[in-house]
Amino acid sequence: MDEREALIKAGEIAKKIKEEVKDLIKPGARLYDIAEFVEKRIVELGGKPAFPCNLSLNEIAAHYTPYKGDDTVLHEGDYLKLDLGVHVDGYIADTALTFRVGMDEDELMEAAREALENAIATVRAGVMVRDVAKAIEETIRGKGFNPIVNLSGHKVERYRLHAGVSIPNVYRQADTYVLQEGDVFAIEPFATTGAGQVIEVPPALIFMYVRD
Ligand SMILES: [Co+2]
Repeated sequence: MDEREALIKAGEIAKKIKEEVKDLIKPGARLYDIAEFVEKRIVELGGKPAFPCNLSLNEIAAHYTPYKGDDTVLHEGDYLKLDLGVHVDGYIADTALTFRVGMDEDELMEAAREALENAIATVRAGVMVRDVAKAIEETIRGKGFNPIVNLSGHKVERYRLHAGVSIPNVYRQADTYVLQEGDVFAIEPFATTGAGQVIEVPPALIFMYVRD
């Protein structure tokens, strides 16, 4: 399997799980069970988890993963951000989506989804990352929300989830990296009704696997 085939396989596994997991997102569901389902399915479908399944609720933008004994359950109206990573031979698909428990997509979710679509539409070799970021910012602000300025998409390399170059959610003059043919990026728009800045708070639950 070459790099391209491995990436496509990882992406197809992620896509399938994003479809399957919808049935689990309902009031009373435990975050822990959802994470277990996602990670078990990654393995069953021939991949490996690239990072622990992230399940972040409401004002938690990202990077929460349920721990053993975590009894957090979903309630109607919760915003759930599900972020999953699949790797096949080290080639990583990093993808996320937002649910609103028991409810349909609202304007906030639509802003994030359209920002992603508009960002992807700009992507081709020769484009600067700031122009991808601009598409994200304009879409989110155009719908009356704020982009989160201190979370960003990122370049992905084999066995390296965060490979240095960022795609922020706002236009910055200095982001002049030019996309190259063969580059792999995760684009991660975040739209919020808040100020647009996250802070880091304990507990830290995401770890890096370094060696056996
Ligand atoms: Co990511």
